[in-house]
Amino acid sequence: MADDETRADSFDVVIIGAGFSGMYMLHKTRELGLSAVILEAAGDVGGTWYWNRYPGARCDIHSMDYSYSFDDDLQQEWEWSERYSPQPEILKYAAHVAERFDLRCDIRFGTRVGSANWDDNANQWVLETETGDAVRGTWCVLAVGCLSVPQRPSFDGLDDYKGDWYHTGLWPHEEVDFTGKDVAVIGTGSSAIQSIPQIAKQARHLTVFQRTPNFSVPAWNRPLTEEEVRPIKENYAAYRENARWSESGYNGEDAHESGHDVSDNRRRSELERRWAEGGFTMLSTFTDVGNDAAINKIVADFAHEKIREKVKDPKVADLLCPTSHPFGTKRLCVDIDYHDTYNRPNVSLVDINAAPIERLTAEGLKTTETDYHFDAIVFAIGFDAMTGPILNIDIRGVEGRSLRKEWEDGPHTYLGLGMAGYPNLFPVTGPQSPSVLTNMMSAIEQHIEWISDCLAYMTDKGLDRIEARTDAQQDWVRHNKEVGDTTLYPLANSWYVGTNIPGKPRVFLPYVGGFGEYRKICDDVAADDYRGFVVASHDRRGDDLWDSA
Ligand code: FAD
Ligand code: N01
Repeated sequence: MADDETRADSFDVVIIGAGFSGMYMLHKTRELGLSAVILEAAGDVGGTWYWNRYPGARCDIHSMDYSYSFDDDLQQEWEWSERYSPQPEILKYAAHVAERFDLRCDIRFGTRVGSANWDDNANQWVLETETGDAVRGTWCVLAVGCLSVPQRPSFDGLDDYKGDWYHTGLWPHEEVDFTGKDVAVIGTGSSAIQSIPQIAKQARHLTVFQRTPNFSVPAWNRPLTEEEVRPIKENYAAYRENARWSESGYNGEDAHESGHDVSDNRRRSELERRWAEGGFTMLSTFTDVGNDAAINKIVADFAHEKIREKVKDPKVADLLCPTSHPFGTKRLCVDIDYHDTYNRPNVSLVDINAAPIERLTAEGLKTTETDYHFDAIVFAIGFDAMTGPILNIDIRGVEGRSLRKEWEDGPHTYLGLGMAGYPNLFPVTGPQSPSVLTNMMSAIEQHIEWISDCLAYMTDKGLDRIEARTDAQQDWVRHNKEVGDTTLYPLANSWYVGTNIPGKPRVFLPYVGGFGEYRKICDDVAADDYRGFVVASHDRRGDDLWDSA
């Protein structure tokens, strides 16, 4: 019999992370009548939107789509102010949800989980926090996020640098004022592309250090009007249902035709029309942008043209044109005034392929050509994405097997929702699920609802152990690779394939078979008594194993 202290720290469900995934999971556990706790490293809810407070941070999915759909009162009462929501507003929304559903009382903030060990006899996960506390749960939900482990700058001389430095993904809570300062931004991914125009407005001089230029499409952000919002709210159920079964989890305009089947004039007008709409719609200008190199090049050339139209100095424009990867195969950026910013007299662009950064110095940084002095350096160098947040925890499954070791050559999951040898452990929007290729709010809701339906099923049947089968897992890993290889994505070096992190295996991480299609696969698996999983009761294990395969 457990003592009082152990009992107090034992739950049906332990959830790691209090971003949108963890918050919804906690809400669902209450509906199921299960006891649950969230362990969260941050000081409050919000996840991504708690940590990424850099100037210009905002959503690249329309506000009316980037929100929970599970509660109609919630979606009716909340009012988004802009087409693409800024970070403070999304964080406010997260806080509103936490209050509305009284979530904070079951969240332990400032609590980072360092390890998770499967206790086979107790049929529980034992989570240890970095302060040495242990929490037990029959079920463990890894709501740890995909982009929650910032890449630490590893430049020589970082400790010598006397100025201020920041990582976009770990931005301070107090206001950072760059007024009158010489500032460097290293990186030109989405975080940089959002922050550069804002920093440029304050800084005395801003120098951007670029390794790979990125494709970026204007957001054409603006305030949302009552005329736009009303029809959506009046039909929100249908609007959400459309997103649920769509390719990418939001209400966007699908591709209508192959780029091969249209005249030059029609092609041009479609490109212009999509550009004028802005954002991700450029990815579906034609049905074959993502898998036909010739059609992709047409879109890429068009984007180059737009850069050259915008940027006055032709040498700078050339440097800003991405040529090393097909359009959209690194995460497409959605910007506000990014390319215009290079016309400002206080902004310069340094190509660090031509002159690599050698080291940081006391005053700034040194490339192979020049010694720069900066008051502040902003590292916009990204994240150890998708696998990083999971492997940051030392996860030990049945008989002590180590997930870190088993994923040395890349992730192995079944549906991205379970791993053979790791019972009752559910990743959320992790590798081999559609995740970052979708509107993440849709992907989160789909995963959390699948997991909570699974817990309801198990409870109803008096079962308490579910584990992916090895053969189902192998098939899913193979299927992921096959689908990925039909696209142009694997051609780019990016965090989608792990090449941004030294030593990380090159594996295309998200599932690219389409969100609606994936939902159907997951639903079918559940309807077929969790085909591909072994479901059992741990009391009866060995003599009365109930195997759904
Ligand atoms: P997160 O929000 O990442 O939350 C995970 C939480 O888990 C964090 O609070 C973290 O502190 C905690 N955690 C992790 N590991 C541990 C541990 N070991 N112990 C304790 N706590 C832990 N997606 C879109 O669809 N559209 C967008 O426009 C968009 N914009 C983005 C902008 C930025 C700057 C970034 C970084 C990501 C963006 N994303 C976007 C992706 C975004 O991560 C998701 O939309 C969503 O917020 C993820 O929610 P989550 O709860 O799954 O994960
Ligand atoms: O990170 P990134 P991010 N020396 O990895 C460069 C989401 N998000 O934080 O391309 C010099 O994309 C690196 O160069 P290269 C979104 O999903 C969304 O910007 O590897 N440079 C690259 O330019 C996004 O994709 C929004 O050659 C180095 C940059 O740093 C994801 O989060 C906003 C370097 C990193 O780009 C990650 O975005 C923000 C080095 N050592 C984030 N290491 C929205 O718009 C890396 N770089 C909603």
